[in-house]
Amino acid sequence: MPRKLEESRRLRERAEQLIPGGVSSPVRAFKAVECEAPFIVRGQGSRTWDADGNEYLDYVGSWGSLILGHAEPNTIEAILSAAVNGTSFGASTPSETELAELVTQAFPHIQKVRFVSSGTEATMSAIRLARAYTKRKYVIKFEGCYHGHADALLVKAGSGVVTLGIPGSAGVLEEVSQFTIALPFNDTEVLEQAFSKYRHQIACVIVEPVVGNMGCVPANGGYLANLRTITQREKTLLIFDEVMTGFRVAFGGAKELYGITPDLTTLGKIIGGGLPVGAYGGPAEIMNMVAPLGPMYQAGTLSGNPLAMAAGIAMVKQLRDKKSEIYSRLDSLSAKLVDGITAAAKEAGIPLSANRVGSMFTWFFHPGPVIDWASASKSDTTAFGRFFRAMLDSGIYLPPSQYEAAFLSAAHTDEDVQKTIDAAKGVLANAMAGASRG
Ligand code: HOZ
Repeated sequence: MPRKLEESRRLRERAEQLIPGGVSSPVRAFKAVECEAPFIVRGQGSRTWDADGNEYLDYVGSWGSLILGHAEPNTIEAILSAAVNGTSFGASTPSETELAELVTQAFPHIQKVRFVSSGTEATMSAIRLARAYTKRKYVIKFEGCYHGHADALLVKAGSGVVTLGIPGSAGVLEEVSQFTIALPFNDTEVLEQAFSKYRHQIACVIVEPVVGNMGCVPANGGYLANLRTITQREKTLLIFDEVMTGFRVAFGGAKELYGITPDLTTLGKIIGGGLPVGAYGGPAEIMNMVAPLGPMYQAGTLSGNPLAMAAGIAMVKQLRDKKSEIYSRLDSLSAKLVDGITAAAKEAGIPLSANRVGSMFTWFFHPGPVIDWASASKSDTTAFGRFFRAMLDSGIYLPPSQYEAAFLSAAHTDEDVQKTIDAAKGVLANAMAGASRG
C-alpha cells in the first residue's frame, strides 16, 4: 500500500530551497532508490514515525548508533540531566574522563583516547597522527571502505560516494590524494606488492575490519591477521576504523571479535549514544604526540561535549552491564532475520546473498559471494531499489542504498523480525517483477 507522504513532500520542497538536495548528508535523499524520502519526526524503540504519521520498523538506527533503540530511556535521562547543567563549556568536564575509562576498558590497547565530534574527524586525525608518528607520507585504504569525508580518504570510497556513482569527489586536489593508495579489500597479494613498491613510505593502513560502507563485507579468514603481520613487519601503523563496528559486533568491537590488535582505533556512533561523537585512541606512546603533549595538532570547541559524553556513558554502561545477554540476543535475532529473508528470496527464485556479522548485515542482489568492491558493485541495484520501495511501503525502513549496512537493535523483538520476514516474503514473491530470477 503506497503511503501518504504529503507532509514529508511539503517539508522536502521547503528544505530543498535552503539545503543542498534538502539533506544534511547525501544518502538521505534516497536518490539511488528512486523514492521519496520520508521526514522523520519521532522514534521509539525499534520504530520511527514520519511527518505524515506513517510508522516504520527501522533497520538503520541512525546508521548503527542506536544499538539500544530509539529514545532509550536511560540515555534520554542522562542527556536531560546533563543539559540542565549547561550544554557546552569549551572546557574540560568530568564526563570525558568517565567515557575515556569505559572506552579503554572495552579496548585495552587504547591507553589514551581523544574525543572529537564525528567519525570523519576521528579518521582524519588518526591519519595525521600516523603520519606524524612514522614521518611517512602514504596511506593505504581499501576500495569501497568509507572513512568519512576528509580529502585524503575520499579515494575510491564507499557509502554515499558509490551510492551516487561519484568517481571521487570534486575539490579533492590531486596533490592531496596522490598519497592515498586504494587497494582491493581482502587481497593480501596486492597489499604486499604495494609495500614493495612504496618501501618505508607507508605511514598507515586504515581499514573497516568489517566493511559497512559497500554493504556489509567481512574480512576473509586470516586477512586481518595478515594486515597485522605485514604492517608490523613494515613499521606501518594499522588503524581499525571501528566507527561502525565498535561496541556493535562485540562489546570490544572487531578487535575483540577477531582477536587482532591494531595500533590506532577510531570510534563513533555508539559511543555518542546517538549524539555527535567520534574518538581516536591507541598506545600512550603514539597518543602523546597529540597537542598539547606533542606536535600533532587537532582541536574542537564541541569535542567532548557534555551532552554527547553523557549519552555515550549511559549507552556504553548498559552494554557493559548486560554484555552477554545483549550481544547473544542481537546475534540470534539478526541471524533469524537475515536467514529468513535469504530463504524467501531463494523460494521466489531471486538471486540474493547475505553477509552478516552480529547485528550488522546486508542482502545483496547478487548470487554471491560478495567479498570486495569488485563483487559488491555487480549487485542488481535496480532490483534492490524495487525491494527497498516495496519494503518501505510495508512499513520496513532499510538503508536506502545497496551499499550501506543495515543494523538491528536490542529494542527489536521476535515479532518485529517475523513481521519483517513476512513482509519480505510478500515483496519478493509479488513485487519484484522484472528482477532477474535465478
Ligand atoms: N554515509 C553514512 C552512512 N555510512 C550516512 C550518514 C547519514 O546520512 O546520516
